[in-house]
This record gives sequence, C-alpha cells and structure tokens, in this order.
Amino acid sequence: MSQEQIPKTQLAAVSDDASGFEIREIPVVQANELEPGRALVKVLYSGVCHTDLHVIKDDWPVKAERPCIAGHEGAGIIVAINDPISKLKVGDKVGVKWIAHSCNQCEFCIAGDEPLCLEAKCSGINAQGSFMQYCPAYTSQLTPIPDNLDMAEAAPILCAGVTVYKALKNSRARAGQWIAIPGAGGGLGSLAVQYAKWMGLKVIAIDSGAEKKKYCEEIGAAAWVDFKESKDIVAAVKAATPDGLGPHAAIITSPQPEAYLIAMEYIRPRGTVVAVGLPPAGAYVKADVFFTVLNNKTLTSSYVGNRQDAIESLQIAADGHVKCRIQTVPFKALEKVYTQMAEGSLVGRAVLDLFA
Ligand code: 8ID
Ligand code: ZN
Repeated sequence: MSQEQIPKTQLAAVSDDASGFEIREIPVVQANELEPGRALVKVLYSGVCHTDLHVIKDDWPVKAERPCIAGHEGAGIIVAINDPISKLKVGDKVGVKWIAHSCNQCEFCIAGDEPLCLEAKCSGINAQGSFMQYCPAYTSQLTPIPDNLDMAEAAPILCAGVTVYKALKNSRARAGQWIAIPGAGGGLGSLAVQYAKWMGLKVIAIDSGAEKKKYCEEIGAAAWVDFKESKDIVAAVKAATPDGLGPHAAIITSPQPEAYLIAMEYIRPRGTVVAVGLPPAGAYVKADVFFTVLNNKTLTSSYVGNRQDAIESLQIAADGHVKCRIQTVPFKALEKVYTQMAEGSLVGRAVLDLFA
C-alpha cells in the first residue's frame, strides 16, 4: 500500500485549550489503520492563515474540538490510501484545505456549495489539519496540485488563494472596474490584489505601513490607502477612482471589524461589498438602510470555495499569473508567526516547512 517507510511518530502542533498550542510527538496513523475514505498525506509545507489563530484562540462562535491540530494550507504527498473508489493514488501531490470533508451527495454539495454541506468537516475544528507531518486526510476534499507549481508556493493558494478567487467571482466586478481590498498586505489580501489584476480589475489596496504599500504597488495595485494614517478612509477610497464615485466592489479581507463599518459607504451605487474576513464574535457590518436602498448597494459574503474553485485558483498560480510572497520558516517558528500575524507585521504569507 505504501511505497515509503512511514514512521511511528511525528511532530504536530496540538492545541489543548485557548491558551495556545505545543509542538509535540504524537503517533502516526499507519497504512493498515487508515479508515475507509482516507489518505495519509505527508505534509511538506503548510501556510499559516489568520483563521488558524482565530481557531486556537477560540475567537469564534464555532469552537474547535480539543485537542485540535489546526492548519489548512497543507501541500503534501499521498504516502498511503484506503479508498478503492478515489482516483487518487500514492505519490500524488495534494492539498489539505479548510473544508476537510464533505458528503458530496446533499443539495449543497451537488450544487457546488460544498462549504455549506451539513456534514462538512473543517481542518482544526473537527478534523485534523496540516500542522502535522502525516495527516490522515479525507479523500473527499483533497485537491490535486499541478506538477509545475512549487509546493511551498502552492500552500497559500489552498485557502487564501481559493477564497479570494471565489470572492472576486462573487463580487460581480467586471474587467475595467475598480475594487477595494482592505487587508491588501496580508495573506488573503495580497493574493486578492493579484487575482483581481489578472481578471482585469483596478485595485485600491487598503492596509497600513510602508512595506505593505510598496508590496501592494509592486503586485499591481493602482491606488493605496493607509487605514491607520488616513483621516477619512471613505473619502480617500472614493477619491482614488477617476470619477470620485468609489469602487464597484470591495472584498473585505481584514480580520478586524473596523473595515466592516465603512465599506458600504465607499462603494459606488450598484456596488457590492463581499464579506470574507472573519473578526472575533460580535462584529457587525454597518449599512445605512436608506442609502443602501436608494443606491442599490449589495452586501454579500463568500466562504472559501468548492473543489473546482480550488483547481482553478491553483492552475492560475501554476500558469504564473499570481505568486504569493512567501516566507518559508521551520515548523518550530509557528508561535512567532502567530505573534507577527496578531501585531499585523507579516507581509504576504508565512509557510511552515514541516520537516525543517
Ligand atoms: O472563507 C472565508 N471567508 C475565509 C477564508 C480564509 C480566511 C476567511 N478568512 C479570514 C480569516 O479568518 C481572517 O479573519 O480572513 C481574514 C484574513 O486572513 P489572512 O489574510 O490570513 O490575515 P492576515 O495575513 O493577518 O492579513 C490581514 C491584513 O488585514 C490588515 C492587516 O494589517 C493585515 O495586513 N488589516 C487589519 I488587522 N485591520 C484592517 C483595516 N481596518 C486591515 N486592513 C484594512 N483595514
Ligand atoms: Zn484560511
């Protein structure tokens, strides 16, 4: 069943409670112990998403089943499989995503809305995620990774990439139009800038600090607004469009609630705000009812993507149209990555090398 020696133990980042996590040795599920419908994935790289930090801090109304192992941008190789129906096989390069499992038979799955499946399992919540060297993953949501895409570069696409790619589709913005991206210097946001540009959109990047400004301009943002320095963000975002009416859409990728209080104001009439960032419980979107109606504005949301979105977003990266700025660090640097993420000093994505 297995072509390579599978060790008995491995390192995993295990969280016992909301105080944090510990990287410790745990058993590896052996090939003959794999449940039906599972593959053992040797995780080579895993991106660190702000979601992982929300999960281990118990930020959200949905809590992890503990002990939990977070991580959902895992790029690895199948080393064993127990699934006679799946076309996947040992040696395949695959991605472990946020949606770890879906039934693929319910109304939502059949319509391509697998993230809404009532039986969905999520990495770190009720399925083991990619912050482990050998992940016993469900085959139902494993995503093939194109051969010509570097595995470390593929990792951030598995959540950040697919999520913003889908959100851009849901924004209804068309080539030539303007889009605002709060959170543009972060993992999701910096990929959103690039997918948006590839789709022919003009981007107003909203984030803070000279390094993020420089990076957003390098990857093609047409305008920049610093949310910490700007006295009037709404006016600055509107002024960035040639007619002063504001962008046609906004994709909110900020993990903090403030960005949700102003976006419905700065989009132009008939514009769309797409909620993506997931601030801690108790965050609200602010929208003036009268002007939302008179100006026909839309508030919508976007939650990761389906299997096809994942395949498409990876292919766009493999074709060289988007490239996440990654900082590859050893597994033991996870704590430091979380600290940098919490203080907002990370540009692009940190990617863990699970075996370094
Ligand atoms: O399916 C989904 N909807 C989905 C999928 C994946 C991730 C949602 N998320 C959520 C995460 O849970 C998190 O809440 O998206 C959010 C962003 O994740 P991320 O991109 O992984 O976070 P990051 O790399 O830390 O980047 C966040 C950026 O936001 C900026 C920060 O400076 C940082 O660059 N930011 C903040 I904090 N407040 C801001 C504000 N008010 C802001 N940018 C603009 N305006
Ligand atoms: Zn994520």
